[in-house]
Amino acid sequence: MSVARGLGIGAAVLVILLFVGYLLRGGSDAEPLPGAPLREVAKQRGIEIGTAVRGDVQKRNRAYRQIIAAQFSTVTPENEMKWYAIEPERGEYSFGPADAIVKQAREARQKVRGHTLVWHAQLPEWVKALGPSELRQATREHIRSVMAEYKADVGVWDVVNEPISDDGGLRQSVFMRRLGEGFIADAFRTARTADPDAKLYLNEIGAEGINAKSNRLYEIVRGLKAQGVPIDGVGFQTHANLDGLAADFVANMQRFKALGLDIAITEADVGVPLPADADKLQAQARIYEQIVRSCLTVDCRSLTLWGFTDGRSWISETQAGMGAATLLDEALKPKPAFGAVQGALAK
Ligand code: 9MR
Repeated sequence: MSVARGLGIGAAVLVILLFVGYLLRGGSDAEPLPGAPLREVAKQRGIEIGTAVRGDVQKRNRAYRQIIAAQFSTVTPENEMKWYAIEPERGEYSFGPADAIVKQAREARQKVRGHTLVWHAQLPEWVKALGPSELRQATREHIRSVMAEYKADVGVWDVVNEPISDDGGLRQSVFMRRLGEGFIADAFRTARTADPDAKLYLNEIGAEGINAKSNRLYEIVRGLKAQGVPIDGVGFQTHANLDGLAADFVANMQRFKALGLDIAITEADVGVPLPADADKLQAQARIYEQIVRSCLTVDCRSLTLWGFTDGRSWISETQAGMGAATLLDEALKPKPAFGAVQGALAK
């Protein structure tokens, strides 16, 4: 073999090794975002700032991982702690994917919000097939096992998620149909026993303004408190769009707070009709700013964003014609909303 040919092969092997190394590390580093990290400015205001995290992306995408660690003080596994993911067969738990997120959080000194124990969606088929007494038993076991597993790492749980319909009735979930309204109190009581130190939340969607849904939620939560059911907080998901926030968002949260409950914003995003343009992104930034201000006004415990990049957002994936709902674009570059959230937290 000629020297030139040998050198050529050597160079090719080196390029391949470098490329494999790059892939194994999960791609390139994140470009630093401007200004103080969100977690620092939030800390100065006494609140936590969080994001939903996708474990599969976090595992393979270095820049995604770095931004989570640098910018946020809490994380919520977006799907990995849901029933279908964590107990796909009765009594057979699959903790691996959630464990991986928890481990990253520990390394980044972040708190973890557990999401979610009792919810009508993303349920395995076997749960839906159970009769009343078995369903009650399986739900209690599910709550106990999952909370026990994460006792050391998860300080806050969405114990019950989205129990109310938009019209203000109780959602006709499998839990409601088989067990009646008492499934809510039962879930909270079971959760308190499973981990007495965890903060227990009821998390609801579309209950930001004063409306039929939030009125019913208020009645339910007030009833739970009156009966001594251990509920600590209410989460307002806050999936918004360019129509803006309900004018009575703050007033609504205040009435729940007046019941002696903690308040958190748990899944904030602001969907934009596509194609997004500069005006729409400015309008979006103003709405994000209002979300932060509303949270601070009611002295919320934490503000969680439902993802931080438009490349990984349920809005783009599931709402036709909508997207661009988060603080960073698909290339992880800051949009006006990033500076708006940072600025509103810093003021
Ligand atoms: O963002 C989640 C998406 O990846 C899932 O496919 C979807 C399944 O229903 O759930 C999304 O998250 C939801 C959250 O768990 C509860 N509130 C509404 C969120 C958006 O649908």
